[in-house]
Amino acid sequence: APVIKRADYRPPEWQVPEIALDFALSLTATRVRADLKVVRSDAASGPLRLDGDGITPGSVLVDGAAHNDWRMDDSQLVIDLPGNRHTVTIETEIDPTANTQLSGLYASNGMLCTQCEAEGFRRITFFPDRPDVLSVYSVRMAGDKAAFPVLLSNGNPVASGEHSDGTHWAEWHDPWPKPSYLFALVAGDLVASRDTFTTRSGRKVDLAIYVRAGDETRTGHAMKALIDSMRWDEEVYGREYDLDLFNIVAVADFNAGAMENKGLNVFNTRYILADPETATDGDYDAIEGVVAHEYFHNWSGNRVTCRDWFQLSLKEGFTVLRDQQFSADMGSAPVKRIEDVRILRAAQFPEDSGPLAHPIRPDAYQEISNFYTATVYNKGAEVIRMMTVLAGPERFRAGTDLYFDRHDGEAATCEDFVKAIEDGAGLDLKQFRRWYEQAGTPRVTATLTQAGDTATLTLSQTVPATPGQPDKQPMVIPLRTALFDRDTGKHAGEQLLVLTEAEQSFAFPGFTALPVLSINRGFSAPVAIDMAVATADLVFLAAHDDDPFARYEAMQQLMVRHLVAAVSGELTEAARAEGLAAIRDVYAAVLADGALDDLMRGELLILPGEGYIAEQIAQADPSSIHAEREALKRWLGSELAAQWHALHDRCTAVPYSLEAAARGARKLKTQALVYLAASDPAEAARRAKAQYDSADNMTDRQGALMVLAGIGAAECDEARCAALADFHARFAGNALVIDKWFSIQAGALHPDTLKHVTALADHPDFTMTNPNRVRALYMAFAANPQAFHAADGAGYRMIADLILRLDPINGNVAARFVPPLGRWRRIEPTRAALMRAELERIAAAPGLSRDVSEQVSKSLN
Ligand code: DPP
Ligand code: ZN
Repeated sequence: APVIKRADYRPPEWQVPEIALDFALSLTATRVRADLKVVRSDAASGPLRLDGDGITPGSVLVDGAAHNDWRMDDSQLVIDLPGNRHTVTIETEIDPTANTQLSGLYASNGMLCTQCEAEGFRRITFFPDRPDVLSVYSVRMAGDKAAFPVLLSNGNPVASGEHSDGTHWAEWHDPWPKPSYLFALVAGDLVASRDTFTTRSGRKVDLAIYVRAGDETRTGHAMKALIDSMRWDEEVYGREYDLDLFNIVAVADFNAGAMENKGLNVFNTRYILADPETATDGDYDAIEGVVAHEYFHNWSGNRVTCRDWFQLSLKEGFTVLRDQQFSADMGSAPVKRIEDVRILRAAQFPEDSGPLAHPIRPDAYQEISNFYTATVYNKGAEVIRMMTVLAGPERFRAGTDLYFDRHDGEAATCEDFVKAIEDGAGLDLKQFRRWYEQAGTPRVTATLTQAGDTATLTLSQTVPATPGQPDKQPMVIPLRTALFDRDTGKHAGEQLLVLTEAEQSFAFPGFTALPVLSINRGFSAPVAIDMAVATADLVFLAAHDDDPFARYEAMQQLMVRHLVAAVSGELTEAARAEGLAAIRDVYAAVLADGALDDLMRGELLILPGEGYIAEQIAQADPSSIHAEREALKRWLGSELAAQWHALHDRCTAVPYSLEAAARGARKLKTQALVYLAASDPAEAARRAKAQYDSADNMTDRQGALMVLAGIGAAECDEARCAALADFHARFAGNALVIDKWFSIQAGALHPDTLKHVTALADHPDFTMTNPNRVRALYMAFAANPQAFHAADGAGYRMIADLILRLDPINGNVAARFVPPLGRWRRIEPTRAALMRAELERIAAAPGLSRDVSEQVSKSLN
């Protein structure tokens, strides 16, 4: 496939200020007529080039007359046009039911819906399908009223009517010019939950969430999140909504999480539907975050859009930051920060250190769908968060105000954003721009010394080589730092140190003894820190640090160091015992700390993930990492058995509510079981069964089932199988909960997980055509280190087989399964060879999608 380069950007030769679309709806043969008003750009002389994908032009008219001066150039429709302004009319026909890629117009459970980002619109009609062509859309659709009682598109409803033959029609008009990727159409048998929101300038907005009949009782949380988001964006960013209605539609078959189409967001059902019996606390949080994310795109994405797809982080990084800030304000800010960092480390750090590493503003791609990544999204958010650290909240807000003012109605670049923050906030971001250019997670080494009455902190940084970028320049790294006095347990105030050189020293007078270093507090920069400090200092910070993230980090570091040393075999028995005792003691202190809320306690008591531990090792042996981590869990389970029992009892007594205290109790309840399951499976199984049987909410039920599903002991098999069977029967027909049933088994610690997953793939509820179901089974499996990294390579084979089977159905989703195999260079040689062999097997298969072929070839290079 051709490589598309950022440097090759050229402005469009033709603009399309207006488009009228007319759909004759049908599940198998929808006819589309598009009228494009096209205007030649100044100084352009070329023909009109319209993108298409999998469609053929039925007829081409220019200014109302049949026009034969057109040709196909690959998949582009090329029309030679004499003058500068014309109306071009093109008819196409689509089979939505055959569209298993779920890009363009497709059918889902008898309804029709669209997904156009990034390049789906060209699967509906011929169009300059690039985000810098902005058009005003008028949409008309007509179809069978019984099959499609609800007809929706972007903007405002204009007119509707029905005919005696059982068909009806509707017209919509969106006054805001938008790129084609924000177009949406939905036609189906849906019911709406409604509410209203009045903006600060007094505009009354009708809100509706459309779902399948029966699901309307589960939309309350999403609606609340929407209203909270609308208010928050006014208060925090000064952004008001700009249409009289805001519609959301929930769809069961959806490639991504949700889509911010103007005035008509389309959502994966999993980010809308929730009630206590079927959704966990985590699901509630995810719904709040994704609803906010898509709503916030109305400004950061729609009013100001992207010039080209290399600028994707312009809207995604900024919008992720905005949704993170919103969720922090709605709940516990420290807990949210820890969760976001955990996601970054689990999903983005491996990307940054692997074959698919790319800057947040990539330089080249073959398939843009492959660049909807944790780097563009989550690291993109971290980069803008650093601007907030450097500017402070007020000046940052002045920067974003300027950005929205300056670029409203435009297709902008990341450079435009940086410049606006620079001008509005009064920052110099010259060197900072390297965050947009250089891939790889910077490593900062911190060394603290003390002499006379001064402590000196020496910081050095390196940015690792990444594909295509062997040599790196130093980054701007803002590090919130505090120095603790060992005797008082206090510090004299936090400072912001900005590292800009390869190596730099900072002097702190007033220390006659070596203080304890607390650095990168709040995770102020997305970097890895190597701190040459004694275990005792980490224990000190785990107990005393007043920055919640830093306290969490100290505990993580304590455990990561112990586990990395244990895995490398360099731990003496004495050192092992000493390390374990230190970890046990900080755990005991956290369990006993009356000043902590339970949600935070839950964060502090999470073991570092196996992937994150592996990241610290050049060539990791997944089985020894797993064994050592399980051994630590077992040790903590048995050493603190009485505390876990007491904790489980205490939390079990807390009644269900969505309040933080009750949520904290639920989090700890299952965590207690997790530790106990490692040390005393019979007792854990007994407690988990009781928790399962008495559960009045999904958080408790799923947590208990997860623990039961992971216990391999034969005497617990009956309880395990009975609970799994009960769960399946209890929630039969509820697709989102059945997804959980698949995920729990595929992610289980049970030694037979591989066998279970093989069997589940043949279960009547499994299907390759629903992305949620595929991910439920196979993403959970690929993220289960013990099962995926089975020594004989059976886990790798399973994922490669999946990719090959799924690719012809949905290449976009199939490509998402390549990165786990692409990690081979960082795994011990025997497994690495097996992983590589599977990638080669995929690469050799004929007819791969562009999505999979790009990811596989990069992973082999
Ligand atoms: N633009 C979408 C989102 O991130 C992705 N399809 O919200
Ligand atoms: Zn987004």
